[in-house]
Amino acid sequence: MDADGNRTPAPGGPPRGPSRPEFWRSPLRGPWLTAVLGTVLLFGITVLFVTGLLSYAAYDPDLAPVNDQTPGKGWLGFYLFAWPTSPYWLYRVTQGVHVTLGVVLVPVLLAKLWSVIPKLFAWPPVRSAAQAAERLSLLLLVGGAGFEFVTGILNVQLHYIFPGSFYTLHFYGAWVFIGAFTVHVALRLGRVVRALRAGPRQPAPDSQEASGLVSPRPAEPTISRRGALGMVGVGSLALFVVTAGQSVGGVFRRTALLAPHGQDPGSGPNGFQINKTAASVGIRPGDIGPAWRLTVRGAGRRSELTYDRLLAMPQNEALLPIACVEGWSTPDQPWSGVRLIDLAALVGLGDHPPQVLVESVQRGGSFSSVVLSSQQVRDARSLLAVRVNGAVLSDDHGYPARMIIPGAPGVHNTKWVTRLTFGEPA
Ligand SMILES: Nc1nc2c(c(=O)[nH]1)N[C@H]1C(S)=C(S)[C@@H](COP(=O)(O)O)O[C@H]1N2
Ligand SMILES: [Mo]
Repeated sequence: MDADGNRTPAPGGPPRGPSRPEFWRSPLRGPWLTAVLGTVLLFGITVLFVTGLLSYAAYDPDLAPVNDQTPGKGWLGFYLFAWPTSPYWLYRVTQGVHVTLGVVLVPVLLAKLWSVIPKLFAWPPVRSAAQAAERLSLLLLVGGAGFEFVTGILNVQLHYIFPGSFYTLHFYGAWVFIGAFTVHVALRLGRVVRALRAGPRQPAPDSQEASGLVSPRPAEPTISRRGALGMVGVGSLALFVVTAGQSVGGVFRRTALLAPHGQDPGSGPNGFQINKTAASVGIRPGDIGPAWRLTVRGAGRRSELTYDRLLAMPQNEALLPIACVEGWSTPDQPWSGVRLIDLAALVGLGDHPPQVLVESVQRGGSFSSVVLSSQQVRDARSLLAVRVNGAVLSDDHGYPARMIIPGAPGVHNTKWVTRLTFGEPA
């Protein structure tokens, strides 16, 4: 031992610093703490993965290239299915859970990484080929987790700082991460179960059960292991309290202190969250003024409607939310306008209307057009809406007319619609 109580390293042993077990002094680190945090993440990340896959399916990427923000997915899209319109709150729930849970798990993830950090410096760095492969998988695991959490949170907070490519990054990142995660769970599950069974009592530092996590030279504890877990829980709860309100919407949005607050949607019938304002995507007054027309095409026919003719068609009401990929949503609101079925009937496709390409007056931008499936078109709640909460749409909410589709992600509710083309592309 030297003057600090460090054991004198054996020749060829770890160099001074973090590679020596005695460098790490927290009395909290140990297999039980790591196992508890790991178990929470096992369930949490599984839910994040499933809701993330659902979010991709919700975009109906196979319907048309304009729907897919992640080109070249190949067989990674094996699970895709036509996104249903019922229940009408489906995406609001899956994406609210995805974003809220992602935020809430941040303290757990950080605590988990903290609990195993001595292993990062384990000496010798490479002991065998198998161990080298395992360490490489840990690199993908930790890197993948960091990447997914960082890209997800930046997207939620900053409204797409990665133009168009967030989806691609987050989607491929998720597959890399989940691969490494699956390997990690398979390798560690036995250890986790044993540690949970053994309980919070610390095993001897160099015992096998300690897994190299227990400090051989622990400092005086300032908090118990249960207390530390409690702190993590309080951190997660606090994040939940200041995040979840955005997914509930309405008055609860005010509690979402962490949600982006860049824009004030104002009050009144149109006073709800705005994804992109008319000005921010270059909508000019002339685009949505008296010269605006709605063109409906399909089955070789074509019909052009003025705003007044659109208003003269049968108006229907649907009580629907808007639910954005960013995790925010509005409560159910009364929208009114013309059913897509009735618009398909204008070109003689009223009986079994096919899919429709929806185009906005907006020039460019990945949300200016979308293809909606035939089941979305056929749902009587799917509207080309002209009113919300009893008032004419504001410019920012898509005046003169916008889509509103049950169960779908917000991005499918195209604003400033000017053209509908029913049927497969020619
Ligand atoms: N033309 C156009 N429509 C659009 C968008 C857009 O950027 N351009 N954003 C979409 C997204 S991502 C969402 S969440 C909803 C939000 O509608 P709101 O801004 O009226 O709340 O509009 C959708 N419709
Ligand atoms: Mo959105």
